[in-house]
Amino acid sequence: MIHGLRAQRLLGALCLAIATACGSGPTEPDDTGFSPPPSNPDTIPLRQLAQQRGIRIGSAVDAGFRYTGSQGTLFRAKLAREFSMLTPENDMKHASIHPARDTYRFGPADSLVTFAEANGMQVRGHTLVWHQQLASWLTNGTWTTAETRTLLDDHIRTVVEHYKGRLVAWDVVNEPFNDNGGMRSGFWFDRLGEAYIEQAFRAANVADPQAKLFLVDYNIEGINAKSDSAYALVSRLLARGVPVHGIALQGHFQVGTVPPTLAANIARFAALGLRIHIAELDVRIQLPSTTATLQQQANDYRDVFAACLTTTACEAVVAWGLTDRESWVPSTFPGWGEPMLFTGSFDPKPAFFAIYQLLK
Ligand code: 9MR
Repeated sequence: MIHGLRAQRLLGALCLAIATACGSGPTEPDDTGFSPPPSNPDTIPLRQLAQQRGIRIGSAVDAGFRYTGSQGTLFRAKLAREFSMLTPENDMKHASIHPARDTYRFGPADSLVTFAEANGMQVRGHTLVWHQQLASWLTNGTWTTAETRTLLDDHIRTVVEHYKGRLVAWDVVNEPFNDNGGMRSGFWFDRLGEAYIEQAFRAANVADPQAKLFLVDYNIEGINAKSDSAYALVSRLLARGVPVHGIALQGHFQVGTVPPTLAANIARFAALGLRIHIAELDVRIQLPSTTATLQQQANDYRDVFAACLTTTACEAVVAWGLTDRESWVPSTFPGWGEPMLFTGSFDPKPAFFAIYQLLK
C-alpha cells in the first residue's frame, strides 16, 4: 500500500515534470492547427517555463485579487502559481494613491506588493504620470508653472520612495503620444510641455535609483509613426543623460492584429540599450467567440511571446488581467471580450496552451 502510494506520488511528480506524457498536458494540434485543451491540465506553472526561457510572465490585478470566499482563494492561487510578475492595474494611479494634496492612500497597492513578495513575484509600478485617472484636486486646481513642477516632483518622490527597493520597474510616463506620433495634450503636457517627461524620469531615479524606469504607450508595438516618435523621444532623452531604462509596449490587440514588425520594433529599441517589457497584453475577440477566433487569439499570444524571446533585452510579458471576468475590455469595447488566458471560471484557454507549448 505504502509502495503503491509512493509510486503514485512519483508518477504525479513525473507527470508534473513532463505533463504531456501522462495525458494531462496539451494534446497535439490537429490538421487545422487547433490544440484542444486537455481535460485535466496538470501543467507545469507558466512562470517556471518562462523562467527557463529567461523571461518573467506577469498579470495585472485589481478587483479579482479582492474577491472573497473561494473565488478569491482560487484567483490568488492561480495568480501566484502561474505568474512571476504583478502589476497593480489601478491602485498606484494618481487618483487612487494620492486622493488629496496631503493624503496618500497606499493600503490597496501595499497589499498587492506584499502578496507579490510573499510569492516570489516582481512588481511593476504603474503608473506615475498619465493624462487619465488624475485626482480632481489636481485637475480642478489653478497652479502656476512652478507649482505644477513641484506637484509633479512631490507626487513622484512620495510614491516612489514609499516603494523604494521593492519594485523592479516603474511605468514613469504612460501614453505621452497621439496615434499620429504628436505629443498628447493633457494636464502635465499642457502646463509644462515635453519637459515634464524628463523631469519625471529624473525625479523617479532620485527616489529609487534601483528601479528600472519605463516609457509606455499603446499602438507602438509595430513600426509606425507613433513608435517612430517614441523611438525619437527616448533617443533624445538618452542623449541628454535622462535615466530611461526601458520601453513598455502595452499590447492591447484586436484578435488577428499583432503587427508583423513587432520583433523588428523590439530589436530597434533593444539596440538603444533599452529593456523591453510587453506590459499590458490582451487580445480581444468579437463575441460570441468561436473555435476559430479562440485559436487565432492563441496564435496571437504565441506570436507576442515569440517576439519577446528573440532578444534577451525583452524581459517580461505581462497580461492585462488574469481571467476574462475582470478584464477592462467588455465595458470599453461593447461586443468584444474574452481577451485573457483564463476563462472567468479559471479554465485555461487555447491561448494558455499556446504559450505553454512555446515556452516548453
Ligand atoms: O484596466 C484599467 C481599467 O480598470 C481602468 O478603468 C482604466 C482607466 O482608464 O485603465 C485601465 O488600464 C489602462 C492602463 O492603465 C493604461 N493603458 C490602457 C489600460 C486599459 O485602458
